[in-house]
Amino acid sequence: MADFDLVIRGGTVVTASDTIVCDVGVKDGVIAALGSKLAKGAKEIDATGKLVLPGGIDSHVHVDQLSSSGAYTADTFLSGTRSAMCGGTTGIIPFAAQFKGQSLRKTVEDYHAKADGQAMTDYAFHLIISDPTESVIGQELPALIKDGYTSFKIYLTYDALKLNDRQFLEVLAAARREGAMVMVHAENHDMIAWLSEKLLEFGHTAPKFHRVAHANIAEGEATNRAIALAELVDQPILMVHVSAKEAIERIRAAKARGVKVYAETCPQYLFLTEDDLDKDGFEGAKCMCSPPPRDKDNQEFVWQGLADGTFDVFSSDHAPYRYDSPTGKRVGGADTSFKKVANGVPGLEIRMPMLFSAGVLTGRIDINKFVALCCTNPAKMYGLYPRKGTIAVGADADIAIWDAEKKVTISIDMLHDDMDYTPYEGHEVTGWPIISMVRGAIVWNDGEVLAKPGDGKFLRCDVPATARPRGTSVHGFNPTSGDYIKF
Ligand code: DUC
Ligand code: ZN
Ligand code: ZN
Repeated sequence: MADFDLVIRGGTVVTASDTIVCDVGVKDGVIAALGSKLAKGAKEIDATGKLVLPGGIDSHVHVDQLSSSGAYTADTFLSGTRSAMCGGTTGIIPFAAQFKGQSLRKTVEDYHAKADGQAMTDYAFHLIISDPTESVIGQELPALIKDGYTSFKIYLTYDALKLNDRQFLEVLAAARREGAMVMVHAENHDMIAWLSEKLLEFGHTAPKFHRVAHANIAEGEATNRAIALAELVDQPILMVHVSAKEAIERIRAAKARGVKVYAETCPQYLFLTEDDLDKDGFEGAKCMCSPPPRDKDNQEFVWQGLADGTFDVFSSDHAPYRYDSPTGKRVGGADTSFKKVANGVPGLEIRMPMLFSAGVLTGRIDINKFVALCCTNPAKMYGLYPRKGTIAVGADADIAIWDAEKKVTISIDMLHDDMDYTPYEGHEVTGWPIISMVRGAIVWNDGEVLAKPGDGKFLRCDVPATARPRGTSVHGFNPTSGDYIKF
């Protein structure tokens, strides 16, 4: 009888810290051995000359979700996870999104019903908290955290979602008390609302004005405020979809003085610019997301932030709204003003190949950093590590085998989501995963989807170590214990 269910032989195994040629032995869905000349497996894969990477974790994904604009994502748990695994991502963390007046528990149950029997990769959930009432903060949230929902996102903009600073402080204090990571959408709501109103008054309705309304400084201000509030409470936060130089500088400065602020960026801030919003007619809507793509100078800042450790996580913020659909981009009408266009771009499948090609192959980041940003750090940020996000004995055998020389021209026809466009049409990349596996089962093999709906399992997240407070807040007051230390 074979010692292993599967042996991946002779590939270059890469983790966030090491690169080594070795065999990987898998048994019962778990990595059972790493070494040379491992005993025989019931199944063997020759990975000579190939890269053997942890499966990616995409920790910012919207699927089967109603947005506050009324638009609905084209992707379900089925098509979203299918698309993910074809691009080397074997675990996703989408949102269970609460709307005002809704119970958080009921929201989570609804999202489970959508995912059950559908997902092809494993998945966990973040909570979106838009209504932090006393019962949500005092009862529902602590119970949900204990049940494995240990991260939540709050918004500082969008009418239906935004929290004021006082509400944000309550959420931060609850996260500190119970142990959870708080993700922040940081844009100054009133700056955007005011600019939008003025732009529309002057008849500036085209998609390109979305970029003008969502000014860099609106992101910079809200980022600064979020960091200040988190510092006050001494609670770690993670700034999501960071795009602007003004935000990056503030995050970098906070990190330098020891604040536990983490940051995420996304493909749209590396590969799209404001010029993509300035296309004929409504075309620019295809690249409209919030925060918006900015200019080349800001793109360069994002690249530097990836290289120097300002960014911890690279996610897609996959928000798949079809272009030609009244429940997608055109939710506000056929050729509506920028203010009524559904915000979001798809990116689940291209996230890792695009960063690999433009980041690793050009030498902007090394391959270990690539693994850290796309696989290991997302697992660490949200309490899935070391079960997910690495190649180590005892970890789930979620693995992607990459052909680093494979040339691919991205087009909507070759992607596996349920969208009618990709903002990256015609973009050429080198390097693509040829095999993806989830818990040792091959789900994507050389162009063929092998997983079945329901193969993916729900993951309960631990309290992430990254969410632990530093211990003392800047003003000496511990909001959890009530202790006060006078400096
Ligand atoms: N912005 C968000 O905050 N979420 C979904 C997509 C987007 O553009
Ligand atoms: Zn957001
Ligand atoms: Zn998002």
